[in-house]
Amino acid sequence: MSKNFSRREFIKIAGIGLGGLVAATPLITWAKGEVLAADTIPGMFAKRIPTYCEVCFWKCAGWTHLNEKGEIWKITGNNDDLHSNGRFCPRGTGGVGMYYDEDRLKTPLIRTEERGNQVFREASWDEAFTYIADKMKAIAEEHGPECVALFTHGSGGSYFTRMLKAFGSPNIAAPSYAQCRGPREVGFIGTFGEGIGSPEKTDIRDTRCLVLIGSHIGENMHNGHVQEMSEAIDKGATIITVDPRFSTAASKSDHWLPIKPATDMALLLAWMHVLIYEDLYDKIYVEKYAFGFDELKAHIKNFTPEWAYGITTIKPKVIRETARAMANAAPSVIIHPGRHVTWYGDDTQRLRAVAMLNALLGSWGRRGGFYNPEKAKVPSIKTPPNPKPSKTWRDAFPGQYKLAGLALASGICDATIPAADRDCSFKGWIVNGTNLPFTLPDMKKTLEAIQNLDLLVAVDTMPMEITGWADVVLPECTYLERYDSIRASQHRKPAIALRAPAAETRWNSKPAWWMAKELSNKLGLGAYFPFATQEEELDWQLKKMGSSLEEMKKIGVKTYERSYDDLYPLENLPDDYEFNTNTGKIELYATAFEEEGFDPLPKYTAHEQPPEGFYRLIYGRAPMHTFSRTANNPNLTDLMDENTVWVNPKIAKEWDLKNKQEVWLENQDGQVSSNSIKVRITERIRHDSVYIVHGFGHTDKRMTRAYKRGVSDSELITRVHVDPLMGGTGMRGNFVTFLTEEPAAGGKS
Ligand SMILES: Nc1nc2c(c(=O)[nH]1)N[C@H]1C(S)=C(S)[C@@H](COP(=O)(O)OP(=O)(O)OC[C@H]3O[C@@H](n4cnc5c(=O)[nH]c(N)nc54)[C@H](O)[C@@H]3O)O[C@H]1N2
Ligand SMILES: Nc1nc2c(c(=O)[nH]1)N[C@H]1C(S)=C(S)[C@@H](COP(=O)(O)OP(=O)(O)OC[C@H]3O[C@@H](n4cnc5c(=O)[nH]c(N)nc54)[C@H](O)[C@@H]3O)O[C@H]1N2
Ligand code: SF4
Ligand SMILES: [Mo]
Repeated sequence: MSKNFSRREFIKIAGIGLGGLVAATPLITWAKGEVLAADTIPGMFAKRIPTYCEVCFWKCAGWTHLNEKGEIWKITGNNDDLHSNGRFCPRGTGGVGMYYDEDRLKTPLIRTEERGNQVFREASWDEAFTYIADKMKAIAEEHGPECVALFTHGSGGSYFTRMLKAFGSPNIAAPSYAQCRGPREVGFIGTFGEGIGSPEKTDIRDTRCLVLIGSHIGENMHNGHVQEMSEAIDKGATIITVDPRFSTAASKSDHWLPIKPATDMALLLAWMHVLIYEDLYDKIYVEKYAFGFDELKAHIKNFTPEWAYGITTIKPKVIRETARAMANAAPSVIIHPGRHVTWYGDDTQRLRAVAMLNALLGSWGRRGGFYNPEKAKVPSIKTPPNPKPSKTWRDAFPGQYKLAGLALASGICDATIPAADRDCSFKGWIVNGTNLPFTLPDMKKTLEAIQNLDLLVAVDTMPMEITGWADVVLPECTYLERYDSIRASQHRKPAIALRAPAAETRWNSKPAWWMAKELSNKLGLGAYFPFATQEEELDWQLKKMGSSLEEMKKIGVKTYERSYDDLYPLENLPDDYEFNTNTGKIELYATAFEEEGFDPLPKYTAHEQPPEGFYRLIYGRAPMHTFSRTANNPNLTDLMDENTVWVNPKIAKEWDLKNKQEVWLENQDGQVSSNSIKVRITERIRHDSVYIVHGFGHTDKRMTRAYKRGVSDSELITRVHVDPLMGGTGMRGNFVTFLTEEPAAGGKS
């Protein structure tokens, strides 16, 4: 099937959706891509194979449909799936484009010139594995196996994780922790003794009040939650959105609070002040379950709405009204924990404040607040025990980031650059499904780290920036051409989903399971992959779970009953409930933080504001793209092929900017964007900030549709504020100005 054909058909089918197949989606105006109901077009598809989506990490389960010729035709949701409820988002529907993209990586590559010069030769798989195994063994001999790290995001990661642990390294990291949701997990664990997880255990469907603080569900297209938010709005829930930008969510809100960026902590403290000093908090709940209420009450005495007004620009009346709206709805209220929360370096404490607000409102463990999720347990493969590592990434940071729950991708990157006070640095990186130059802040530092490596392996489907720096590039087939690990994410009920191949692998690409097994063989670790085929391995696991590969191929999703009837464990305020904290209580006063020398009660710290002529660079998502992973997808570039820079009309006037005018952005450190970007003049952004969608501005020519399209926020994030509690990288303290003329080659940087 030709690329154009598949693209046209995608749009045509999406068009059918517009004609009435779509459930009401008040939260968002769909572009050409639609949420399609599963199986709505009887007889249209010849065959369907189960999958779960890899276009983002929500992992919706669905069906890949083949046409009469046996070609991949389209993808729809699986009706039994709690993540998608049978409907896919525009990106998921467009996943077909990943398979048909002719720019894909086609065969293993070995670099022939220095790093950064993208000169590679084609290699056989055997040659590539021998090269990698030899280098890994040499690093292990000279420095220890712990000096090889794995960066991974996405499904195949579990197989490389197995391989690396067997090799003797515990250093496995993903930018989805220290660059994403890490601070919220630590903030919530510090309060409730439990994190949030994914999909977030927010009971949005049944909530009566949803408060979004810089979390933009709608453009942040996490499918099930967009649907639940639409449902909550239909049922009359109050929506409060705090965002310097008039987001899609803001446009559906009862209250939009266009906060001055970087001041959210002041608002959160003032809200607590109102709840406590107006006696609006849940007294029975707090008395029963909370520790440290009196300390909190004293702490926030002076944090009045009037105080916060001077900082946030949100009027005291609005702060009071919104706090009362939350209390009115309580306990069916959610102060949403957000997801991408690495903003200003004090993020764990900000998320602590979010957790504490929820505690005061009694929403944790209650209907319409936070439910208690359950997860199916996938049996582990029987392997020899892993060697005991003698050091971990933590040893590179003695006494620092003590509350980090997972390895820090940025930390491993830092510890790859040799330093006088460290006896050993990382020497090898295996990078699976993460485009590090675009996802770690401070691109220059990432590239410096890379130049210090003895080995960089990139496993990817596309010639993304990271592959240009690799010594060896391993082409993975797309998710539509492979089996993968069993999806068993948390939800209201435990469930599993299967991904099975709907087509032969294209060119010389292979699945991660096969790569990890073959590479393990070369490393003498074959015993860690005891099954001859992935099918046998999956079948063994599924049979232990009361199913089989055969059954899962037919049904795609299997949902189990909960072990206990405790979806809302605190609904009826039981007397004997114990939290997993030092005190067994919800810690309004965080003893675990205090023990490590951190503030037990969150404080407001003022963050730098943009200098004259500069604007804060804020960034986010577009509903039809996922980070950089979809930037070249033919179906999705048809919907949006570049980002724009949102500029407030007042600022546009000052600069005499016109809509669609091309500008370059320069940041506070003189870093100039490689590409130009079109101006979008809009009241939807505050005058002190500009906004761009993340994932654009690619610099690798091999991606023909993405090359030089828009601007990369990553390139302009040179200043990073690291969270002392857990190492999260605050990335929102960068400021940009406009260059209206093309800068001299190489820019000013
Ligand atoms: N500047 C900036 N940085 C950010 C963010 C931001 O908004 N701005 N967001 C942060 C957040 S919230 C997160 S979660 C992280 C995400 O960071 P990443 O996980 O690194 O996300 P992507 O940039 O999309 O990189 C995904 C890579 O996986 C490849 N890929 C896609 N499908 C497959 C597959 O099936 N197999 C393999 N092997 N590879 C595949 C893609 O081609 C791409 O190279 O980034 C963080 N970093
Ligand atoms: N379509 C789509 N959906 C996605 C993704 C995707 O790539 N594409 N990625 C997924 C992932 S991994 C994640 S982590 C989530 C991220 O989704 P979110 O958690 O919603 O985070 P961001 O995308 O970073 O959006 C940040 C919002 O915060 C606002 N903001 C900026 N500065 C401030 C501030 O100082 N205060 C306040 N209150 N607001 C501020 C911005 O204007 C923007 O609307 O999205 C997920 N969903
Ligand atoms: S939310 Fe969309 S892109 Fe993400 S997994 Fe679901 S269908 Fe795929
Ligand atoms: Mo994320």
